[in-house]
Formats: sequence, structure tokens, C-alpha cells
Amino acid sequence: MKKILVANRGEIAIRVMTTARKMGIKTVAIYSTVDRNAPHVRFADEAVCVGEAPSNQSYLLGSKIIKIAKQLQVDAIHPGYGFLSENADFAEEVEKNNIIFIGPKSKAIKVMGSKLAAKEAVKAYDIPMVPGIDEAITDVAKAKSIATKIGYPILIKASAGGGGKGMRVVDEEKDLESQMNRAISEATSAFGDGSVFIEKYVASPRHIEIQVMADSHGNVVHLFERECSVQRRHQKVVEEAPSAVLTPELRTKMGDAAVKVAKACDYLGAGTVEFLLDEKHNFYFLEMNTRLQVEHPVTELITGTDLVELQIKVARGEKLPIQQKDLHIQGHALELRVYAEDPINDFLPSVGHLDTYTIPEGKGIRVDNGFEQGMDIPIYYDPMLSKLITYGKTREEAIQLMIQAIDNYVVEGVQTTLPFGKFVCEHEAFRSGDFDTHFVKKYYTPDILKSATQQEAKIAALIALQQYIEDQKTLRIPTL
Ligand code: MV4
Repeated sequence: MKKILVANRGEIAIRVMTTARKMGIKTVAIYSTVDRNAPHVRFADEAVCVGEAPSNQSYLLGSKIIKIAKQLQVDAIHPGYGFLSENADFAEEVEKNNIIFIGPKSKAIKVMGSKLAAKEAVKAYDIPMVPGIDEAITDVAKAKSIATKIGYPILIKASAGGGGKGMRVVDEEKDLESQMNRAISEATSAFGDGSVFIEKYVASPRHIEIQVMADSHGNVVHLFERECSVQRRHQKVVEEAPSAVLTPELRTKMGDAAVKVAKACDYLGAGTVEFLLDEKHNFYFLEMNTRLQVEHPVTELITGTDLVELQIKVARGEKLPIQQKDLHIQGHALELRVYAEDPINDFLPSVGHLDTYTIPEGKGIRVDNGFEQGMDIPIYYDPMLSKLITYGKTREEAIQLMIQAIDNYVVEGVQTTLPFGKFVCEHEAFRSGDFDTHFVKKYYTPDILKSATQQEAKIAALIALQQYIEDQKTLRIPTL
């Protein structure tokens, strides 16, 4: 493998190309017209414009990207996350053109893209699943009888869904029919597939996911968990590894279950198996993400691995260089997604010009960044500026480092989620580890940040006033 095309932009394109370069592999970037001067373009050995700014005219043009790859004699394509990363047809077309897709086979992508197909695939492997049904349901009477068996509250989910789209909680039978009809029509219009199914609703779960890595020789390892419960409307905000609540026994059980899920779909490369963990520490398989995830760095830090390097090696057909017994957790890592969004204003995108953009540096601080001072943030894509990652010997150390790093991260020109990250890190529930997926909804109101901002403004004004008084003492106006 001499040359890789990265079919992505921003921080993840740079992240992938950094490892490729380290491995002596040449890199090709693609870009849209608004990204022509973007850091990922300058970072690459070669770069090709793929189209206009909107994603569906550039980063989503699979066939055009493959054509570019062939013209430049590229050996492999890395899709990053988002865009074409979980598009089974794209993965298949790449392979048909004798280019290696750095990811799983299209069949695994397809199976895991459907929640019902995923349940079906892992059925024989003794994986704990939320009580419920594993087939699409349309008949209301049948749904009622199943719901009664499971016990309310229940959750209606779309098979083609993901990221919480098309989910409906039903507390009692009288609401079932209307909610089911809504879920079906929502799923039909959002995914073109109205299949829905029913599960017991787990009221206060933690979201724990397990990183897995598989080679083409039948070896699969897990690289422990990431805790992703701090999320807002299904958008993760803070992730960490390890989780503050898993015991070594539970970690091994969940890790083994994740490895089985990977084996069930003949997995290749980096994948993530999502679980819910209830208050009694029962865990349930939810779904599998067949890509390298945004939050992969926390796993890299606690395991001392380079997940992109492993992805490239197994894509080349090599055996995994590590076995399960070689893997251990060392230290604690946190990640904050730094978005150009205004946390005081309902997290509305705050796109604009980066007048000042200074990234924190130091021991235990990693910033996977895609922006620089003077750049405009395009409105066309996800407004994530970077990922601020800290690593310490203990969870407390990682949290302290995160708070300091947030203070040393200077962004002017747009609002960011940095102050929100500080709110999370300073919150008692987060610090004690006693939180679930309702953390943000339960504890966050914009007023908290407003008053913090006002407090800071007050302190700044007081310091300025004191300095003024001091200056008045020494800088006497010369008397005539
Ligand atoms: C659930 C659940 C409770 N009970 N399933 C949300 C997105 C999708 N991946 C699955 N999700 C959930 N499934 C049952 N049976 C609660 C959620 C859920 C959630 C899961 C993980 C992280 C954040 C979440 C926020 C709200 C709901």
C-alpha cells in the first residue's frame, strides 16, 4: 500500500493522513470548492477538487471519488467517519475497482445498518439484548399484546434508524396506536423504510461502547470501553475511557460480548459495539457502528495504540500485531468535542470567522484539530472545530487537565462548546461518576453559563479598575 486517498475533510482527514505518513504511505486529499485552502488539503501530498460546497456535490460523490483514486493510482481509500463511511454500496464499488476499502466488507456494513438485521445476525451468539421483538411490526393489536408482555414503558424504534431518530417512548396502552403510527410515518419519510419494532424502555441507562478490531485471519480483540453518556439530543459532547462504573469482571463480559458481535458479522477493521447499561449494571447490545468513531482517541490513549495504523495493517491483510492478553488499560482519558455552537443559545451553529484561534498545548493534552486562525467556518458541514483530549494517571487528573486546557483554548469570532465542557467537568454528578444519558437535560440550563460569563466579566472589570487606581498613583500628570 503506497498511496491512500482520504475521502473526508477536517480533523479526521488530518488524523488519518498523519498515521499514513508515519507508515511511509503517500496521501491524497479531496476537497470541495470552499475547502480549497483548508488545512487537510495543505497537509496531503496531493489534493483534488471533487466538487461544489454542498456534501452531495462533493464529499458524498462516491463514483467521482473512485474515479479520482484510479487516476492517481491510489491503493486504498479511508472514509473517516460520516459522509461515505457507512455506505455499503460505496465500500462495494471501491472493492470492485480493485481499491482497498479501509473498513469492513460491505456485507457487514449492510447488516449493521439495519437494527433488525443486526439483532438477527447476533441472535445465535448469546449476546444480552433488551427484552423486545426482533421483527418489524405493523399490526397494532399484536403490538399491544407484545407490549403488555414486555411491560410498559416500551420504546418503539425504527429499524433503519440510528442516532435516536424515529424513537418513541410509550408509557401506557392508550398511547400505543398513535405513537406507533407516528413512528412508522416518521421512519418512512426519514429512511424510506417504515419498519419499526418494540423494546422495553430502559429509563436511565448509561451509554457504554466497546472498541473492537478484527483482522482477516479470524482474530478479533476488544480495546475496552468508552463512556458516552454525556450527550445532548443524541449528539455526544464528552466521552471518556475507561468508564467510571465498570468493574473488571463487567468489562471482560462486555468485551467478550462485543467480540462475539464482531464475529457474528464476519467483521474486519475498527468497529464499535454500543451497549446500554441499566442501574443494576445489566448490559444490553444496541447496535454496531462500522466505522472509526469520532471519540477513538480516548481509546488510543488508554491502550497506547494507533487505531488508524491497525486499520491500515488489517486492510493490507496482515494479522493483528496485538492479542487480547497484551491489552491493558493505563491511565484515564477525556474528550470534549469543540463545536462552533452557542451553548447559551440552544447550541445553534455559530459559524463565522475565527479571529483568534489558539490551541492549548502541554503534557497530557492532545488536540485533533481541523481549523486555524483566520479561517471561515463553512456552513455546509458539521461545525466541529476540534476534539480536545486530555490524558492523566487518574480520572481526577484528566478532569483537572481538561479544565485547564479549556481555559487555555482561545477562540474569538464564534461561540463554542468550550464553556459547556467546563460546566460538565466542574459538575458534581460528573465528577462523582454518578450520571446517565439524562445528564445534560437534568442539569444544564443556559443560565448557568450566562452567570459564569457575567461573573468573569465582573472579575475582569474589578481587575481593570484596580489597575487603573494603581496607575493613577504612579503616573501623575505633570503639573504645569
Ligand atoms: C434505548 C434507550 C432506552 N431503552 N433503547 C438512542 C439512540 C440509539 N442508539 C438507541 N438509543 C436508545 N435506545 C431502549 N430499549 C435509550 C436510548 C437513548 C440513548 C442511548 C444512548 C445514548 C444516548 C441516548 C439518549 C436517549 C435515548
